[in-house]
Amino acid sequence: MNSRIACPALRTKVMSGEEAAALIDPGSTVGMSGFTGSGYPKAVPLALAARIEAAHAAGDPFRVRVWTGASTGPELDGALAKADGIEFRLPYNSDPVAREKINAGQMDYFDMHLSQVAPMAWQGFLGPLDTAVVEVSGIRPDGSLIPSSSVGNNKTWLDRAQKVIIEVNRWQNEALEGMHDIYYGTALPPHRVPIPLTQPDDRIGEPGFRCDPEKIVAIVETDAPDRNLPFAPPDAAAHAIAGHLLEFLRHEVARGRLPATLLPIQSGVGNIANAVLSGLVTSPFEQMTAYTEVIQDGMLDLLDSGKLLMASATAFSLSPEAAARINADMARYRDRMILRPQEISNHPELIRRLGCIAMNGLIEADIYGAVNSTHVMGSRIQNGIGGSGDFARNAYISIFMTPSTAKGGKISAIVPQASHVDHISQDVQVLVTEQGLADLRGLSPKQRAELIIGNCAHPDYRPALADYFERARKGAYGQHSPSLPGEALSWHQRFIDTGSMLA
Ligand code: 0RQ
Repeated sequence: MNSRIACPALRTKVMSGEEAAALIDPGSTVGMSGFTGSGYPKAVPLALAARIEAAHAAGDPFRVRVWTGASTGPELDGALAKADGIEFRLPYNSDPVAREKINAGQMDYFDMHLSQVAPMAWQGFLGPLDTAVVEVSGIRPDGSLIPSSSVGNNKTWLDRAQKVIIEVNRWQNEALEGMHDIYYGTALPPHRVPIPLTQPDDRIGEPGFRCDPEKIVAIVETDAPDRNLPFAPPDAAAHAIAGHLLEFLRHEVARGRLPATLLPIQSGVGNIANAVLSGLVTSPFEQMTAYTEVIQDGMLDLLDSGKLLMASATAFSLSPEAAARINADMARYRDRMILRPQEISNHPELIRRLGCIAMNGLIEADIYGAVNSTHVMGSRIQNGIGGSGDFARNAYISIFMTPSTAKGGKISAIVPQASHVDHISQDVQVLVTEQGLADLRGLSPKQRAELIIGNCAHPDYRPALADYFERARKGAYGQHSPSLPGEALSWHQRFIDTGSMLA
């Protein structure tokens, strides 16, 4: 029963999820583990949600402030949001219940760059952290903690929290031990020094977390799987996008602007990203590496094909089938994967040094190439900026990809003006839809607009975009980035009014 807790002194702290949740105070700030549905605590948040529901039924207010690595699972964000238990949340959410609460104005949400969470916590900008609730896969005899399927901000939560609750999850593979690289060399200005990582496979830290045993107030044993959502197979649009992108990469190699091994790839999550990774399996590129945020199914295929030498990330984001595959062969995969704190996996210094090829999804892009990754119709949050900003600004080539329409063609992903901007046009170098690819590097705004309208927009929307651009070229206040402010967001208003952007 206690085999995963090898430190005798800590075994005395084992208790139930309910007992541990009783140690979390109303109004407190809780730093939870969890990143893209992996490595999040599975018992304490559920017990906390039940406690909150009971308090609300008795007429007592009870909410907490929740910090995580990124998205978690239904047992954490879903349960706490359903219980109306989250007052404030950072830094990334994809849970549908939490999304509804945020968009209904019932939950405050600070959507931030994932690389900046740990430094901001250390800088004190986010306020004190009362309790850390962190899932691990085991505890060593010396009390150090073996991380589980995500690292995220756990090091920072364990260091900063007043008290610590640990969940030891037996479902997590024991052979995860040795895969992680926890860097303890970060400091605040003016004491910062260069991070000594020059290759994606460099190990610069320790295999586990340090944690002051005095701070550990509870240990809960669990045996529950990560969220592990199935991937829908890539559709025709995803295949077309992957095809355009691979052609572009081949072209860049042929022109001598990329090595034949490419440069470390970063791939966002979702079906299109997965289709691109699958496309790389049959590509001519060999001996590739990945310096990315999450390891998803397509990355495993690429590793198995022998074309990808190794992948560095902060978490897994796998389908149930891929999780079973990796669990059955963890010892072999472990030598070719490194999980790091998200402040290192997404560090601008390292992304710039390594020259990552960043590939991320988007909600909409405008004709000048400004990208909205987060907001629907300018006001409803979808997920959050995640790591896309960390990578886009600092990448060797920053690529964004999307189907050219959404919601069955009622929404154009290419619009006259983005209704919200996460990535300014300077951070968007290549735009790809199933219609085609626009290489925007070195182009003026007007040159960009012609290419984006011509290559990326859907034919149903292309004439209206061309018409808008032509009229803006005649009547705009300025002719650097010609726009018609009174009309620029009219497509969004039309969708809100009629359910379609089509006139
Ligand atoms: O909605 O689920 O209700 O059908 O957005 O869209 O097409 O399935 O694409 O899964 O790649 O997500 C930008 C959200 C794209 C994602 C975004 C609706 C669409 C659907 C999902 P439904 P798709 P994807 C590293 C990088 C920010 C974080 C990031 C994202 C849903 O890529 O969150 O990049 N990015 N991190 O219908 C209205 C539009 C829409 C739209 C799409 N124009 N208008 N709805 N949708 N476009 C990873 C991490 O940081 C963790």
